[in-house]
Amino acid sequence: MEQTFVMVKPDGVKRGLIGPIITRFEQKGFVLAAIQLRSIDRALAERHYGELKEKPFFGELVQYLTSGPVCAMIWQGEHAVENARSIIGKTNPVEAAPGTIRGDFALDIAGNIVHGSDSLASAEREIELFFGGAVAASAPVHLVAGTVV
Ligand code: DAT
Ligand code: MG
Repeated sequence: MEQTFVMVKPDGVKRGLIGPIITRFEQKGFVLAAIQLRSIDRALAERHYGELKEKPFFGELVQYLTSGPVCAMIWQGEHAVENARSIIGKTNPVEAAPGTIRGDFALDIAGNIVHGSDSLASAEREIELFFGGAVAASAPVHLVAGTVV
């Protein structure tokens, strides 16, 4: 069964949107295969978004991704990559349709609260990056009443 990588970005975690986002995926019919609440260091953020490193917003993007814990997940189901992108919505929340996650929960492209792999190859690469071993030794992050401890 196809799997895709989804991540609630730091502002999504801070705003208490892990639950609503998980609910959307469950309601769609996906099965949760793995989940971790963790922080991302600069090296991992730069690898994850490696193909965007020449973009003018790359520095800001890495800063944003390392600004707090994220919730990294593997979701499984038919056409997982395309179905996940479809319920996440367009990259820019201004263009994301109401009913999509970004359409309903985000205002700005620089804070679009959730990531989803854009192809099967990206999904395999990102699953390896986050769940594969090379970076799995990162310390877990614990939240108590919304504060990182
Ligand atoms: P997506 O997250 O929909 O796959 P992407 O891979 O093109 O979009 O870009 C990755 C992230 O980078 C995106 O979720 C938000 C940020 N980003 C993209 N374009 C941007 C822009 N023009 N200004 C600021 N941030 C941008
Ligand atoms: Mg992308």
